Amino acid sequence: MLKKLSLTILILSVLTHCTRRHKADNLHYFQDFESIAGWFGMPALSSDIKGHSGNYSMLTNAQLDYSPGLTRKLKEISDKPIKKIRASIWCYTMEKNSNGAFCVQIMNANGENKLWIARPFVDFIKSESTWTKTVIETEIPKDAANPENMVKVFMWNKGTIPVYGDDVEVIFSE
Ligand SMILES: [Ca+2]
Repeated sequence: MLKKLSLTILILSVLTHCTRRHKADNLHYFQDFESIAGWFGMPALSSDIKGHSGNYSMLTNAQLDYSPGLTRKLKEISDKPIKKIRASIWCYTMEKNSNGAFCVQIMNANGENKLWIARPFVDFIKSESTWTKTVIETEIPKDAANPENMVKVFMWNKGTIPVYGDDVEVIFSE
């Protein structure tokens, strides 16, 4: 009897946990590039090297200077004010001296920057041909938190050395 009861409690708690996670989806974004490979408008995906996960990652180089990225209005993320962003990415390059950055940006409706954080590749990619993770974690200043403002998370390659990115995760906090 006790066994049956604990099993019921376990199943119930798993179900409750799943429901809660599902509800929080607008605050949590993850992209591993496996299921969007081959789709129209995604030319920057590559399987030249093994991804950090699976076969695909996004490629930036002299021609593909901006990677695919997350683009959302703050009001699409939550009805409540967004107070924090935590964005992480895994990057890979064959040559360490790559010129570019992992970027978090918030722009207003006039295209003016209200928040701009760029983490240079050279600051965190310390070894060649190894996947390396970096995290940008920041509070959103009040004057950047207008619900109509657009948040963007992407890679910007300003040089000629190819840099790959995979498993991008962005978590917003209210
Ligand atoms: Ca992948």
